[in-house]
Amino acid sequence: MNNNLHHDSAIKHVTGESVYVNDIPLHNQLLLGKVVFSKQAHAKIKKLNIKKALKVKGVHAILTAKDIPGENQMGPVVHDELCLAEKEVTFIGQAVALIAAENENALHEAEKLIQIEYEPLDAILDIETAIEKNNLIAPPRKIERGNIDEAFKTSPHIIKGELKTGGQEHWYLETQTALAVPGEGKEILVHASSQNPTETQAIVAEVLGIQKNEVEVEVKRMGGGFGGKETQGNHVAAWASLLANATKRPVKIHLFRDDDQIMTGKRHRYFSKYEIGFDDEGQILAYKVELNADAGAATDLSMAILERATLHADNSYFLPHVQIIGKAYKTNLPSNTAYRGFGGPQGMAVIENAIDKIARFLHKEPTEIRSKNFYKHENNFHTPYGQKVENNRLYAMFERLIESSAYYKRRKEIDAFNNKNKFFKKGIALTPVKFGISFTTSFLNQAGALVNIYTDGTVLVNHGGTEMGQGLHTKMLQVASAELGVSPDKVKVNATNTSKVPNTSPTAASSGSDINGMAVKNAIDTIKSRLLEVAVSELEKKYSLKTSKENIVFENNFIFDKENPEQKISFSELVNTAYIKQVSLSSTGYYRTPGIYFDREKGQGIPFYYFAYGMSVSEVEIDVLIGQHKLLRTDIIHDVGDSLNEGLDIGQIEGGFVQGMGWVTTEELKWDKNGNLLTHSPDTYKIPTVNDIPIDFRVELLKDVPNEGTIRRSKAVGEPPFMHAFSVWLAIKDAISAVKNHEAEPEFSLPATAEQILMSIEKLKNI
Ligand code: MTE
Ligand code: QUE
Ligand code: MOS
Repeated sequence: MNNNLHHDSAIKHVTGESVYVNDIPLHNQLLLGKVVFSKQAHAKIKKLNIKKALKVKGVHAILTAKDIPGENQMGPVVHDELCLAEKEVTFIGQAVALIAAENENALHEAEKLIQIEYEPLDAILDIETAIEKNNLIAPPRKIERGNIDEAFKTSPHIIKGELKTGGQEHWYLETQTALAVPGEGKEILVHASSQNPTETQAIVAEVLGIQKNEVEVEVKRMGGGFGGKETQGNHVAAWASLLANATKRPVKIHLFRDDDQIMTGKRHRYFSKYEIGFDDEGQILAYKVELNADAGAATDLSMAILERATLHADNSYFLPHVQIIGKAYKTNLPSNTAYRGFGGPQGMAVIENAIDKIARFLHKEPTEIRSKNFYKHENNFHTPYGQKVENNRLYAMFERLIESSAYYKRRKEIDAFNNKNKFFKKGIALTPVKFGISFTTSFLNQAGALVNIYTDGTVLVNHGGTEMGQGLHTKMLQVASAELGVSPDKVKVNATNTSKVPNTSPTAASSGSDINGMAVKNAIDTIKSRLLEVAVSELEKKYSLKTSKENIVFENNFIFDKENPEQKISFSELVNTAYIKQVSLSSTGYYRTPGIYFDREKGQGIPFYYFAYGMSVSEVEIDVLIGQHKLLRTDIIHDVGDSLNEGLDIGQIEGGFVQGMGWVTTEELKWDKNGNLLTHSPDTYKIPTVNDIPIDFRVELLKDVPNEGTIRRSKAVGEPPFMHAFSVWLAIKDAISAVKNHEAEPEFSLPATAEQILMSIEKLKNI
């Protein structure tokens, strides 16, 4: 397979040819839509008057809750999220009214004239208060093994602690966008920027009160999703559809950056509490953790995210006696949602920090404590939820990375540097990643495809996954090209469309290429089985060659008997003949991941088809006087099985790592006392820039590790690399700790902003 194909949109992105929703040529009937949102975190709506606003020239419709023809609801799992606020508002950014107008000016004029009077109510704006009030959004989750109380009693050492991990804004380059085009009767076509077109279709049907077969959702590509368009892309689609339905004209909503940041949910911040028991050698004997999530005002995917957090509380470590509790709390903030890693990072951060504390407590090298506690190949290879840790790559990676990063040599150099320098300190850390691949909601592990072959020998692939920059379409194109033995330029992948492939799962959980790849292959297998018959008879007719279906090879745009490669028929000739012989050249394909399940009540099961592994080492330097850090070098080794596309996979690893680095360092969300987001633009919310990537950045794919049972023995790559950023986070802590010669435990949380680093240093100096 040609696995060096570049991203199928790479050139179009550079030339500007790529079409995003906002680039779809303007329809002469097009209206622009605007969302009027709540300025109060929690309040009764006492008055809502749109009369004056309706008179503004160019305004075609203003809608409030009472104008929704269907159900006023857009919660994806639990129906607890209103499409438009009714009697009260529950967060700042909640949609209250919608305006459709001919131009931006009319929208702004009208918005100013809409009168909303609120009566403020008590609001919960931080997780501490939500915990204090036990304001749970759903019953807690629990995973347990062994005898935790007994294990703590017999543990020589116990460390107790708390860890706060911050939220994270998705910062997709394309803000939330949708274009709804009404058709005949009740028909509506929605051009959406959604990771979940099927759910977008369902929500649009629900708010309009129409059947799903009247709604067609198309997603050409997203300018990034990162989880932020898994459910919340539905919102703009629903709002645009309501306006299109009311005006019978196409309506586009494209959120302004600041509005997007204010209105939409983010990664869940967590406030976690833990206790860890260990022996003199640093062997973990008992671990107890309570993971507390800030869900925001509605459930959204909070419980699935919390579940993944509990399932990753172990990261790569065997915990003989363990209790993991997960709780999600309701607050008066936008509903938090999926974000790369889907709770995994929040669960893993706690144990990574706990192990770091063990090392400092025992005056040992953290890397040794880590490797000592890795899942072993022998007896202790079951996770707390009972899944075997198979094909454990941790040891192979550890050996390779310790050597390739020259870890111990650099540790010595860093110690020497720190002894000589008072105002600059260096730190280094190695962290592992083990990430479970599959949706933990088992039924979502299914996918569909529709493959058409045309009589000129060209191939059109439709599949249920969406393209958000990760290169899924390129990978699917490669799969089709390899399975049919035709060159990549004969294959095209279509925009994702609910009419072509129905009832799809979201493109999420990193499983896009795994499940859609298998569905594409399944469709092609069906077509190939039909073509084989034609091939056998044509080879006989043309070359008087006696062969059988088993011996036919599809390769290099030809088919031939594997013993007689010279006597070949071109692929296009074959399909044309098949057509003449009345053989269908189109097929659907389907795949479901075998053998996985999870019992939520018991907290036990085999939720993952396999694990993705990786490991990284980062070295930083901090400026003790101002708290700034520099990332000097990062080495990553990562397991993608047999790579479908090395360029794309390395891109995912680099991009995921850098995005994680933003989460653990500079990205910080701040609200005022009324719940107004203060960091709602790039001047106050600091995502990584090109200057922040490691000065020396080395990414290596683990070699010769085919992953049996997946599409072309590959492994999912989308989310796991995000968590390599823990090595940056803990390298910073190591550097802070050097200020006091590693004799005291620094105060530390996530993100480690310059301010946090400086405060931590100041506190250490005073110990
Ligand atoms: N890469 C790019 N460029 N843009 C994105 O939005 N999303 C990430 C990851 N990589 C994302 C990305 C997330 S959250 C997921 S779940 C996976 O891609 C989804 O795609 P896949 O399943 O095809 O890997
Ligand atoms: C990882 C994921 C998702 C997940 C579970 C994972 C995800 C997702 C859901 C989900 C759960 C319940 C539903 C639903 C979706 O679960 O992205 O519609 O009813 O959407 O382990 O990424
Ligand atoms: Mo990714 S958070 O599963 O969309």
